[in-house]
Amino acid sequence: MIFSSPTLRRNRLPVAALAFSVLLTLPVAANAAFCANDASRFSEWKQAIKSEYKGRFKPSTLAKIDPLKYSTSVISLDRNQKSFKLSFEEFYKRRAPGVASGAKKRIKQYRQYFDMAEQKYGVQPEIIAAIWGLESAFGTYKGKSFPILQSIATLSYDCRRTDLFSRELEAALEVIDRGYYDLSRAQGAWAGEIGQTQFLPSSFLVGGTDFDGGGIDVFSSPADVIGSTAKWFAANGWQRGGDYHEGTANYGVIQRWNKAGVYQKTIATIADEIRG
Ligand SMILES: [Ca+2]
Repeated sequence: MIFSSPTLRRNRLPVAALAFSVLLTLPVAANAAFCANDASRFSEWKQAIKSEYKGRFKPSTLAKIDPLKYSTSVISLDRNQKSFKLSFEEFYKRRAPGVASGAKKRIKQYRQYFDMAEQKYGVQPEIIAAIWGLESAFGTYKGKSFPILQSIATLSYDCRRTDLFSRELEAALEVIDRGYYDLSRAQGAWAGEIGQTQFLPSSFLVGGTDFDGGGIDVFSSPADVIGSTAKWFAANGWQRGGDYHEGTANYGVIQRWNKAGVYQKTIATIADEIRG
């Protein structure tokens, strides 16, 4: 019976047919490794990833993959995302209290960096501050944290969102390779987000910028958090100082930042409250 397994039969295809099928499947997945819905093939998967990126990233970067473990807690959190299923009113009631007042305080406190961000990237302070407050209560939120690379590797191996997280895995390896952060040690929320405004690795590569010297530090420098978030918005088409309510081009940029409608509407609403 075992000889009728599709895997073994596929191995018997002539080389030309194999090449053709590889070409056909290339656009679907960001990398060639397989996915699975339990831990059973995770070691094998790690080896596949390492050979895929051999030569592309430094051996020291790829070595960070070896100790990674399949995270069952990340998987169960991914299967049970409840907050984005809430109505706008429920989401707002749960997440927005205190954000606008905290944001006003930060805008005063870090005026110089909000001004720099506005001049350089055209992004209004109330948008950056609303996101900063909603994502991490301005860096004060101390929830359960997870090693970033491990979360991303687990979600990339998992079949539910393989394509998205395979791209993020590649970006995470790039972040490590360029020497920004050792993401095998750095901690984030369960889906592998980086820093106080929760950049996915690919977004960090686009937005990361140094506003106060000493290198880019989106984990603990408010200046870099403000600058990098603004830079991401500018790079994604933010219209300098423009309207950001539903239906505008700038609202479209907020939609790219976070796919959840309740989140987008909450950002615009809090921004209005900040402006008063
Ligand atoms: Ca810095």
